[in-house]
Amino acid sequence: RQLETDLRTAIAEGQFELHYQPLLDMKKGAINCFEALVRWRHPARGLVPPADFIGLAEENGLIVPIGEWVMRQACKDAADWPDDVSVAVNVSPAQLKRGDLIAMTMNALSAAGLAPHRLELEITEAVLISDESDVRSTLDSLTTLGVRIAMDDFGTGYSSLSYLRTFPFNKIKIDRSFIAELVGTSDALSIVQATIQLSQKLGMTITAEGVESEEQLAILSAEGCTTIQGYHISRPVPLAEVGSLLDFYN
Ligand code: G
Ligand code: G
Ligand code: MN
Ligand code: NA
Repeated sequence: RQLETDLRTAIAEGQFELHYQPLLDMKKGAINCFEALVRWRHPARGLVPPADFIGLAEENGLIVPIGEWVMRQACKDAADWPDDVSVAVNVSPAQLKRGDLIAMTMNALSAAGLAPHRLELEITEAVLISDESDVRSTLDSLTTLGVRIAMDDFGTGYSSLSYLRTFPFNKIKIDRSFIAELVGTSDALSIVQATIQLSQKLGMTITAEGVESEEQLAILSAEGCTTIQGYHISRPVPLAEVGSLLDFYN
């Protein structure tokens, strides 16, 4: 209860901030995207991670105003970055099921002056199960706008390969649990290899999440994974540190 009250105050008083984690293009050795990850600057508790409030916000619907703030802020921030650097925003099921995601996205893009192809929306598989046709037409409209769509946390939840055919994904993000087991376990390697090949055959790009070591990076590179994300490159950083990451890599 208290948390919910605090969350309402946080929305009214603008207590959220975005941190950004880079995605590295392995061929170019350059950052091609930053994923926006929300944090709550709570007056008493300090910086609260999303795991502690996104679930509640999804249940009580507050994810809608929070998600709108995230989208607007992420587009505004990205408009100051080089043209070949995109921004990725996580979209929760509750947002996707509302009719106004398209209008909200268009407003955020135009308010920021950001080209649609520089925005990528990350969708988890769980949302695809229900309301299939509504979700599909929303994603189709966003694709028509030029916005890019990524399947987040691929391989967890209720993976169905048919989703890759039914929905207009531009990218697959392999869940970090597979990357964590990559060194030394042949099963995880087989799944990663198959997912990379699948993405190539379907004409989608691929990102490996949760890359934490040089060893994992070497395997992914050898298997033809094009983009990596994880602590080995950088943890999520405040906006003020995006510039120095770009100076270093790009
Ligand atoms: O940043 P961190 O690693 O703690 O993120 C934990 C989880 O919170 C991840 O699953 C991430 O997708 C989710 N998350 C972070 N920011 C947002 C956001 O702006 N919107 C939604 N819906 N989820 C987010
Ligand atoms: O569900 P999603 O992929 O959006 O989650 C992003 C979350 O993953 C963020 O909370 C981020 O902090 C976390 N994360 C990013 N890179 C790594 C990593 O290399 N290792 C681990 N353990 N977590 C990571
Ligand atoms: Mn994500
Ligand atoms: Na993910």
